[in-house]
Amino acid sequence: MTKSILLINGPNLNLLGTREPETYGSQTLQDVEALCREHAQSKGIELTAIQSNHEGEIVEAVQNSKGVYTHLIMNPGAYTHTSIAIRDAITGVDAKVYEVHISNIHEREAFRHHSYIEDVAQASFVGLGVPGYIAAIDAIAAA
Ligand code: CA2
Repeated sequence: MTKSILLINGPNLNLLGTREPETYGSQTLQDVEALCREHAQSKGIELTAIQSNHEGEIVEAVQNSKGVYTHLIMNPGAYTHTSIAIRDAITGVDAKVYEVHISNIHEREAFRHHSYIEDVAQASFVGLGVPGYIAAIDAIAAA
């Protein structure tokens, strides 16, 4: 089956490259999306990227991915630690989900240690920086 990826970045990730470079690096969201698109393309996979600061929009993006995308790469941002709604949306689609966090959530504040997404995802790439997105694409290409 032809693979296709929807990359979903959640709240505040539109600020990448503008603040907190020690935690999130210096690449902008546009840089990250372009890098991911090009890397996926080099593997023969089409990748579409979206970002939203709104939980409901992310839920709808996951729901609407049904039958359109074979794989989702998601960095749900802070919703990782709070959103049963995003988790439930994931369990409602057939697409395989790969979770990415730029920072190492397990080495940060206790409230970031739990992920509602982790156990409904195929794999999680945590604390690898932006290369975590590339690792997720490689995992999908190899699957
Ligand atoms: O490490 C990650 O990728 C996170 O998903 C990022 C979220 C955070 O709430 C999660 O615990 C871990 C926050 C994204 C905020 O992104 C910014 C980027 C630059 C400047 C300010 C915020």
